[in-house]
Amino acid sequence: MKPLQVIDSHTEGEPTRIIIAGGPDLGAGDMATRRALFARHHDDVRRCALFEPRGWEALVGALLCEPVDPACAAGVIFFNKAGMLSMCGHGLMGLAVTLAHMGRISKGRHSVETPAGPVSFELLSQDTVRIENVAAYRHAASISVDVPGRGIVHGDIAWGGNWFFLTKARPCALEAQHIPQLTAYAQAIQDALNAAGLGGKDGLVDHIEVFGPPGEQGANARSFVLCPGGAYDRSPCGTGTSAKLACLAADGALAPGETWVQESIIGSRFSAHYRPSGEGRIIPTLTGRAWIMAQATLLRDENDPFADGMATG
Ligand code: PYC
Repeated sequence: MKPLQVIDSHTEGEPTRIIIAGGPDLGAGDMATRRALFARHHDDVRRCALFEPRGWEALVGALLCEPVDPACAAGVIFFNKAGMLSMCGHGLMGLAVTLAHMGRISKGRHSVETPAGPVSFELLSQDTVRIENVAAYRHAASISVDVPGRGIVHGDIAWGGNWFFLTKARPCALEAQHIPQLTAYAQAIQDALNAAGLGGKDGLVDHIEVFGPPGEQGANARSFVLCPGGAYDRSPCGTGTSAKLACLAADGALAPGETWVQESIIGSRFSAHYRPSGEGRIIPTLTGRAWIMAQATLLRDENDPFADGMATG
């Protein structure tokens, strides 16, 4: 493995580490094909970039790729501690400020290829990005899952670029001091969904989104999002906010163009709206802020027993 050149940013508190050079050559296929090759043959790169001791549990990674369509600003493959992600809303905002930091883009509208399909963003200022996500939709409304020790929990299953189970049931107030309880609760729901085979179309809901009232004026709701691998999203989660918009649209609870402000568990916000795209799907638009934190070269010593990172649960 070559030394990995990375740029770290955070989006409303959620970190993204983008490999800008030194990553594997995955050929010239589309991003879904390249993601499959990355997962099959280069998982050491994912572990090296994200696992301790170089990384930590909340870190989301991205591999910057040459796009198939030269009109696109980039191609990108997102991943986290547990494996590959199809899309990542906060990561796309991080990518936008990273490309600007590299001098590859300036303010304005740009397209990017992801394994979930093409997406676009508008760099509004140095730190503010508006993204247009892939089409989102509700797959199942008000399903019940029997969660051992917690009782029956009701919620929707929706696609927002990743699969989500969205519920208003909560064990406590959505406040940062309760993150350990919320993590355990969401993990119990995830385990029960997996055991019951109640997943998305591909058989696996891998994000749990718990809703409650907003903490501050001007927001519509606060959310706690558990990501695959057990870390919680410090941002309001771009694909999770998209899944929420799809459910609100399906319920007739939010009109096209109407603003929805979603808070994260730490109180950071995305402002969002949608337009219908046919067949019960919507195109979500989300605005948030991201900042560059570091630029580094990750070195890998052959004698280091933890060179490829260590699995810490
Ligand atoms: O913002 O879509 C998102 C996301 C997914 C996992 C972590 N963040």
